[in-house]
Amino acid sequence: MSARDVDYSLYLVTDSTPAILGDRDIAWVVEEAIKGGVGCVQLRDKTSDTAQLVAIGRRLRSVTLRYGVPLLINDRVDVALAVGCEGVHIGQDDMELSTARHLLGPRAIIGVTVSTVGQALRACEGGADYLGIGTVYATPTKTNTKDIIGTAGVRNILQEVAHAGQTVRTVCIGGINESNVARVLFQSAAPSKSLDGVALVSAIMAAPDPEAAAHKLLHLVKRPPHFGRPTAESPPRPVDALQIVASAADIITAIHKTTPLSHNMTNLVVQNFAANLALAVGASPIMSSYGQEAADLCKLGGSLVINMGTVTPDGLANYLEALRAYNQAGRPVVFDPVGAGATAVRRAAVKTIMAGGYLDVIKGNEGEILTVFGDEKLQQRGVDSSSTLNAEQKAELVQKLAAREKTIVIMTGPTDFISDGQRTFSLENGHRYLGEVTGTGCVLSTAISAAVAVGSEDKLVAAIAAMLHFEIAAEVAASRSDVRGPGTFVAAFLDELYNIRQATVGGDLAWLRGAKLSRVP
Ligand code: 3NM
Repeated sequence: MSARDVDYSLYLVTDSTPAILGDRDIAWVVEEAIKGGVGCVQLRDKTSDTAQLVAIGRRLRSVTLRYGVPLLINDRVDVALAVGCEGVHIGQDDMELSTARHLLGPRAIIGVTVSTVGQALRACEGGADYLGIGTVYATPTKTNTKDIIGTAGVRNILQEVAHAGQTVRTVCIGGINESNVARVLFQSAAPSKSLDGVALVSAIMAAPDPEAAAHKLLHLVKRPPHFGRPTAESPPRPVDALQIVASAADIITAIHKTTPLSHNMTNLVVQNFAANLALAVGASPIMSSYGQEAADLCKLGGSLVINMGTVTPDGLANYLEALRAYNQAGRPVVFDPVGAGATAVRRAAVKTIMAGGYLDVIKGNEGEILTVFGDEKLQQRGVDSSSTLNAEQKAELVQKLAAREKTIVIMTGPTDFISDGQRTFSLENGHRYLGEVTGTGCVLSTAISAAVAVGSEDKLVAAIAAMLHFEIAAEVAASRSDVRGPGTFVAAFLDELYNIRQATVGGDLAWLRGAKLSRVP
């Protein structure tokens, strides 16, 4: 088999340790996995001696030959030669690529582990047939991994490899399983280069039914996830601020007509306010922080808000469970990383949540968005917002983060910035009273969740509709003669959210004339 013909979609790396293989026969597991769709097998065994390794390799070779699937040996060129298999996979600390090539010849398949752009380009220049890019996520299968690079790291490597004109095949490795494989492939794809597949150990080797596990995984690899489905059949996406403002009425009306569920896992401070806000915009609120309930709630056509304002270890586990359920059901998730930069615990929680699932919208103030972007130096004071960036820098940050995560990013402030990575807008509506009342940022996420639940074909437009509704209602409320300060403002704000909805549904769109939305070039 030529190196170019290998199907890397589902690449199995073996593990013979009792924790993963149990007391099963490795050759049986590998055969079942191939029946389920594995297209490439690597024998990785760090404990057996050479004679044992050659014996295991020969047994696996007799299986892989029958199915026309290549067998590679981890690290050991001598074992590959003794077994007579297709090639090797080498790490950065193993034998040099040039020496391995010299010993195995031009037709052998040689893959190289890389975790940086420099390593990837060197491996390409040295003639690697494929790159194993990782470690994507920390994994108990291999605890001595050096760099956890996430999907952003994989994407960066793919981008630079493509820029260098290299056509090397690529897989990623580390912590990939059924719950994240589709998202990892989607988020790590660079504009001109995507992964050819994923390499996995425990998701198949430790599965009770390796054939069924491989079959399911292959299906997930081949089928685009709900958030990445081609949009050929959808109408062209508006790029003009006026067009987007005009669509706001449709979103507000759709919320009114369908009363989507807004499932809030939110902090103790804003629960009541968020529930009232959901009602005012026409959604149906449920304030459930118990992750197991998400399995039922995600099937009701609504969306989820994860607001980590009062994060606890239990809370984090519950967010992750709910996030997985909503991702699996293909329903939107809005992430509000409240106080993300305030403590080490919150910075770690942001990373865990980002690695735990796909977030359709990430909304925060400047410090929170900087933390999500990965600004480790930032020390936020409490959950309040403070500003260090100018407008141009803010727009660039939201655009970059949205492009990196392939999602919608919103940075709130006196001027809000919102982007889907391609289209970036600024919004200058709102009123200073929104900053004088606790939880207004958090409840904006609730409003956005209702909008993306009904407007999932273009979540940028849906989110902007929610923001216009929210911020213009604040302006109208603040201008009322009965509003004398932040306290009376809250009640008037809920009234005006409700009134704007009723007016919109009745065809009165005069309020939208006050929209101050602009496209950022
Ligand atoms: N190599 P699992 S991570 C064998 O980063 C291996 O190079 C890695 O195991 C690397 O699929 C890894 O069970 C283990 O998470 C992957």
